[in-house]
Amino acid sequence: MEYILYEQKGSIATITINREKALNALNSQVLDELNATLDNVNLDEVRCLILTGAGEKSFVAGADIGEMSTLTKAEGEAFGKKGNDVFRKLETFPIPVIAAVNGFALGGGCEIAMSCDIRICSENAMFGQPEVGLGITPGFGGTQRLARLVGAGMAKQLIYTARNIKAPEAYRIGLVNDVIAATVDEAGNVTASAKDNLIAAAEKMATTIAQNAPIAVRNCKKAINEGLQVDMDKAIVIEEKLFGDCFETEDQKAGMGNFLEKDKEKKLKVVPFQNK
Ligand code: DAK
Repeated sequence: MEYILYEQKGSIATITINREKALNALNSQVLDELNATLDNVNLDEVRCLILTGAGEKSFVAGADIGEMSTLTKAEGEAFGKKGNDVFRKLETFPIPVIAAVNGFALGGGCEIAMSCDIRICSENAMFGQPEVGLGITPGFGGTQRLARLVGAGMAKQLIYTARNIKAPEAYRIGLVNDVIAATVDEAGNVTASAKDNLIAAAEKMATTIAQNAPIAVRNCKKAINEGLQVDMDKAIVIEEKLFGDCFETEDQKAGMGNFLEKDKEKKLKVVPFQNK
């Protein structure tokens, strides 16, 4: 792969969009490679994914404006479908995906981060949907996911004004769950960059997730995602089904058994995995 790096460490894996010269902008090839990478994640082993961008400056600076500038209507639609299919694959991926946003997350960059389950960012991150300034609407789900995450009023303000916001504001409006700073010593020297600390924080969170019962975690993701699409009566039925689905699994037997045996060490053990 030219533009995607994939690294698995035990039960967590990191996908890095690696097109640093173009600030990791998404062209067709990046989207194709990302799609293929997701198809090849070993779901028997990996329990949580991290998505980040190469370098310190940018997560993803949007869809590739150069490539888009000459598209016909039909090509634009095909490009939009390619992006939407990959983003939806991430959103419905069986295991949780954490976006570690290391800098610019603009346009398609903000949209791909919003397709992940959880977003944490470095202190230099910047978010925005600048599309209306380019004569287009946010086309990779931005009008839909931003409104669901931060509310319609705030999403409309950000989208209509095309204003970029910095990490603290993204945190304040609930677009990211945490902002990670660089480590600076008493003399003011940076001893760990914000990106390094961001990846460490993402890995720590991923490891915590990976230590929990995998079928239960997967079913929680499904219940939240699918429940948000329907009214509460239907949502509760989705939850009931996925709750029931956990029973008779090794996860449930070991998880509850560990508690009942009051064996603290056992309780912390990773429960067996049954692929579903
Ligand atoms: N596309 C292509 N190249 C990009 C790029 C992008 N989005 N962003 C940056 N680059 C490239 C620059 O062209 C430059 O390349 P060289 O000139 O060195 O060859 C290199 O990355 C470094 O960028 P800068 O020199 O501009 O770096 P600065 O630090 O000065 O500025 C910046 C950083 C992020 C503020 C600036 O690069 C910038 O404003 N970039 C564009 C950000 C943006 O507007 N992004 C949104 C793109 S629109 C659709 C679905 C989805 C979409 C569209 C259609 N359909 C359903 C059909 C999505 C649209 C978008 O994402």
